[in-house]
Amino acid sequence: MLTCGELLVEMLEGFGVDTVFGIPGVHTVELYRGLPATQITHITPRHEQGAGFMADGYARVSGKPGVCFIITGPGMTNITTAMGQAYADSIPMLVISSVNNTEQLAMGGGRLHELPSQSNLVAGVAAFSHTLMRADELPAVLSRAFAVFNSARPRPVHIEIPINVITASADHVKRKLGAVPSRPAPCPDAILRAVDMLKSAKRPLVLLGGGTTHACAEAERLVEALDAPTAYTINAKGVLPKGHPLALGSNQSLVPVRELVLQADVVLAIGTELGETDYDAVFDGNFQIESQLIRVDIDAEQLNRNYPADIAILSDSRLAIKALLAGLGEVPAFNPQGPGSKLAAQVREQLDTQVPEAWRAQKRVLDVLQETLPEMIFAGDSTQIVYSGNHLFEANQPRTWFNSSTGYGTLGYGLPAAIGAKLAAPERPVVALIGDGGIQFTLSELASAVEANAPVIVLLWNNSGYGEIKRYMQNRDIPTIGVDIYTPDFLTLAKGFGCNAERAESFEQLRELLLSAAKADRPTIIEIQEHAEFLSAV
Ligand SMILES: Cc1ncc(C[n+]2csc(CCOP(=O)(O)OP(=O)(O)O)c2C)c(N)n1
Ligand SMILES: [Mg+2]
Repeated sequence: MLTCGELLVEMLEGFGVDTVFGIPGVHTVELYRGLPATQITHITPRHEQGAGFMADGYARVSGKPGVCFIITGPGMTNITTAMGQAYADSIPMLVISSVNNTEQLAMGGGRLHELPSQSNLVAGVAAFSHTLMRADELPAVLSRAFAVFNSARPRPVHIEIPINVITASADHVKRKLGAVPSRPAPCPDAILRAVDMLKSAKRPLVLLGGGTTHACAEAERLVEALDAPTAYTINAKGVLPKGHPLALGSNQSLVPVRELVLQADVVLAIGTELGETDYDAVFDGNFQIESQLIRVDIDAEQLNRNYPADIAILSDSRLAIKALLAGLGEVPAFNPQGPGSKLAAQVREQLDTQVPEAWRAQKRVLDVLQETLPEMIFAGDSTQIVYSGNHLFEANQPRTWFNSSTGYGTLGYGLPAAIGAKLAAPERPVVALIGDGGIQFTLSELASAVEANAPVIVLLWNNSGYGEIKRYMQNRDIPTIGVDIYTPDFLTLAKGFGCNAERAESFEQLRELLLSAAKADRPTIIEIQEHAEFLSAV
């Protein structure tokens, strides 16, 4: 007999799944029975939040959904934070869990791992949560899940399978899948109106979001055709080539970019939710768009959130950009010394004069990382060196700079996300940028990294506390309670986990440590102390 659990893993492999992240329990063991018959690698984290963050990092780098096997109840409550981060950042993730037997659902019998309604618990951080009542629902439900990942705004999907359904026979199930839906193409009339508006613009400006990472070449051609200064979100870093003359970086929360946006006569926002962590990280409500606004998004609801559009184009960003380019027709060749580039250069100069001293030293560290290992992928947590990098760092490629300071903004993401990223791209160096506070949320995942042969580099930014929150309290004259935390000896701990570990005391030493970390067969922790002497000399 083929069980539902066995059919599930067979079908997942058919959808191209090669890795699952999970911690088995008595309710999910039947998901494991079929695994040896597939090529799927199982990675075991040390906490379900780690599973979710690994799946997220894996998805961001591979472009495929990260898949998790999670137990009923505590496993699901543990992974909910990671689903929240993926939901906020539009990351595809498939969470498969067990749930109590069908005849026990919603009975409140106090069974092992029972929640009043697990599906309701996660519904708020998932595109949908489905309770699989029969094995023959599998083809349709998986088709729906992959339709979300491939053809709509990607977000986590949850499928829970009652224990008696996981073990039920699936011999009779027809493996007929739904076709992958085409991605939405723009309405020609909306494109015509947008092209008219853009053609008459004297001072256009473009905002690119994470929804454009699959449309880099097209986005570059479009901003050049428009000669438009272009700002991008943190998740869109690398969509334009590093050093592009029209680039404004990810500085929408800073005055010079905000002023340029106010002077624009048409703003074109593509694949961006225009959300707070990219446009108002200073929380003062002063990012304003007063010009005409054209928005392109794959999510119809998003087109009417935050800033109302004058023209709202529901479309895949790449298809819309191609249609806009076709509509614009022949345009003069891009002049890197033209008016758009001059405006962008002026803004970049103004931004440069405002860079705080501390950021310069942190930027220097990031530059050393990028120069030493140009193929590096940066998976960040919510820590000072990530915030400064969000403003100052320029990625060499898309999908190589991401962190949990955006959207949901949770701590503990950086290390497991880096492990997931490394598993998706084993040939590339991957660094976790993480603080001493954040790493203590998920430090145990060092063991998973050793076990999974994922030799990530961890750049541990140590200031013995919740540094950024302490600064925030000081600025508001609030007693700094709860932020000077006891920090363990991370180097000894890391060695105990089987990792290499060293403190960097100079840029030269950092460079050497990076080069050997990139060749190592195990994770390397490089600690940098915020107040190290070599940083104060920058
Ligand atoms: C789950 C969670 N709890 C609390 C916070 C609030 N928070 C944001 S940054 C931060 C400080 C983190 O400290 P650390 O990782 O050492 O970074 P640092 O600011 O010191 O560079 C805290 C507590 C959060 N973002 N997420
Ligand atoms: Mg800290």
